[in-house]
Amino acid sequence: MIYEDIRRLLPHFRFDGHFEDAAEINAGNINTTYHLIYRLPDGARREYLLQRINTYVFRDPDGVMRNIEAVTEHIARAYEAQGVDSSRRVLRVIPTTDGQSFFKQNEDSCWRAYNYVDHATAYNMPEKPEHFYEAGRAFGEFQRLLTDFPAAELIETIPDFHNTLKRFYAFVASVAADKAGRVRFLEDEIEFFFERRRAMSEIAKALDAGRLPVRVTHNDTKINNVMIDDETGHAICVIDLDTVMPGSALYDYGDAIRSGASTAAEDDPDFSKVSLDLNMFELFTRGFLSEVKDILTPAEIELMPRSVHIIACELAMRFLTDYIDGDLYFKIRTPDHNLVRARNQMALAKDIESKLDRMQAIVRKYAQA
Ligand code: GN1
Ligand code: MG
Repeated sequence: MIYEDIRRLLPHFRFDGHFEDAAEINAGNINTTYHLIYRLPDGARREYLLQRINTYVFRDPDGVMRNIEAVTEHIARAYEAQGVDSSRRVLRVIPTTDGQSFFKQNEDSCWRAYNYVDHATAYNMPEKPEHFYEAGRAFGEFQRLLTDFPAAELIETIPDFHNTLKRFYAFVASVAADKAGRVRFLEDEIEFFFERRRAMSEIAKALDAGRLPVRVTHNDTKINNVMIDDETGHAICVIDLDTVMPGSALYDYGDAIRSGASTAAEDDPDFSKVSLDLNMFELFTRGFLSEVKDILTPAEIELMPRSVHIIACELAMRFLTDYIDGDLYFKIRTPDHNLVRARNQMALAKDIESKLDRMQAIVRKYAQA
């Protein structure tokens, strides 16, 4: 979207000061995000995020924004109750001039704005190992602060988001439909998921049977969804709240590790570089459990290592499904981007299979500590 189009949107939001500059932030595979700079009359800078909600992915933007407002208010109150200034610790929605949580430009273009967390960075890969410990602590804290939030008040912004059994059936349907004519080249990849069908559905089945508790979870815990303070190196704010909804603590844990403890980026085409770094695994686990070990049930703790495998398989399968469908869901930067991502995550899942015992030992160490 060009600069002038962005400028036309700005008068619809309650921003302070006058507009100076806008730049696109090239992160995220779903929404499109701009960083806005405003100037107050006294010369001070005010920064905001303006984001186009992807309504192909999020079909109910009203529901998404209601969830986000409720959850962010809850977190802000929790910090204030602890005497912590919440201004850089939680995203806050900037209302539109007519008091709505987002601006509907037309049927398929919805925009919302947030405060910008300044002097902090969302890393695509941890730059220092401590960042990953910090991410673990932050996502653990996020979950802990929401343990007393009434889950029934939240809508499912993407129904069955991490339900890997339903994801498998959707994958099978895509294979059968073969809309983009790509299936004949993908025999090995397709076989991979049939071979792992049972292992992959373990969390979904345990939730269904009531063996795992339903909690308010983030559901998209990539390392670039946590802001690290540039000065202190501490994680200060969890972002990207579109998928906050009832789920399992294991989704957050598994997704964070499969994305941040891999030795290669999620879309690195050199699959020989992909493996699970056990030191990084340990750092995140230590941070996460320092916040939630007294909250999690024994069944959740037991499944932690396997959740990493399950979510790696899930992502591999979602990327492959999208490739088979003709790239409708994830933004792609090369024609085979989704296939590369799928194969990359398959390589990661395979490596995890050989490390589950060592992962279990590490989890036990910090669950008891
Ligand atoms: C999407 O947009 P981003 O990068 O925060 C996706 C996640 C995937 C991730 C993979 C709503 O998140 O589930 O793990 O890409 N979000 C949605 O890179 O599908
Ligand atoms: Mg994101």
